[in-house]
Amino acid sequence: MKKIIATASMLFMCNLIVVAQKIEKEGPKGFDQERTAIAHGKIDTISYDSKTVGTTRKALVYTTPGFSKSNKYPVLYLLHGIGGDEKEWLKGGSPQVILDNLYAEGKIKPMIVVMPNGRAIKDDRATGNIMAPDKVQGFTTFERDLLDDLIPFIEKTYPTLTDRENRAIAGLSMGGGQSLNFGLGNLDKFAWVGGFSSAPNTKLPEVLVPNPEEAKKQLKLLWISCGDADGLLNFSKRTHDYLLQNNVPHVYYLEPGGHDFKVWKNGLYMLSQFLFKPVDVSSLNKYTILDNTSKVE
Ligand code: FER
Repeated sequence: MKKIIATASMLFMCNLIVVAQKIEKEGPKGFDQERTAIAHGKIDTISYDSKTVGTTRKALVYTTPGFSKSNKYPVLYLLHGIGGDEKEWLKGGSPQVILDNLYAEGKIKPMIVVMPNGRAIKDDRATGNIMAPDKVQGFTTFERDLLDDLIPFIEKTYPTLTDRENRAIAGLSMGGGQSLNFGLGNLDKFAWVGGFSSAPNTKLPEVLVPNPEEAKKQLKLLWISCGDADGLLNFSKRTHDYLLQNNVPHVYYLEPGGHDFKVWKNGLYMLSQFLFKPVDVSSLNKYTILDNTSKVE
């Protein structure tokens, strides 16, 4: 009997090692190339009335292949950067290609991905001086537009699962800062939060996560990634340092690269595979490509 147990536990250990070795750390060649032989999801443009802004606003909505109104889906809100709008991900990141490919390989859960315009002002186009204070302010105001206008619209228009564990928020740069601010600031609404190359709009760590114990309890996954040559790296790093000091599990994923879509596409590739699945908290520090060991001061 002892022998059987010993053999069984050996096999189990070997299995663990094999599983550990199989962790995929970045998108493989072709992860963002369209494959014709697979099923493709669909992208809709939707318009919703925003009480916050007082206008009708647009967003893009991606649904995975096989989407059916008789199912209910979790939702990822995927946000753009300071120079973009609801089409930025589509133009620069081909998220529908990345997600179709992952879906065809059985690597992501079926989900709805909403790409809003995160500049919540009347003229929300990315024209003129995109750094103008009123335009930048729109990225803060978007919290109310998202929570009070867009999410209710999506949830009454699409077959969605509407509890916090089925709602994720992630974004790039300004949208990364928004995702961290809005996600961590509304843990009753979001259990999955991701910031790619988060911008200076990211709140100070103590403001972002004033109650680390609560965050630890509520979060399914907190993802922070950045290119190592990105001038904005410090906004991710200071957040990571604080989370580390306060024992809030998270992924701190550093990869070679700057402030661009190579990094953000890879971020979407990596993050989307975690979403809406059980998470092994103990393995979260194994995903980074580069050394990200921060010293706790
Ligand atoms: C800034 C530098 C960068 C800033 C915003 C950004 C509001 C955003 C960059 C992006 O979204 O790509 O000083 O201030």
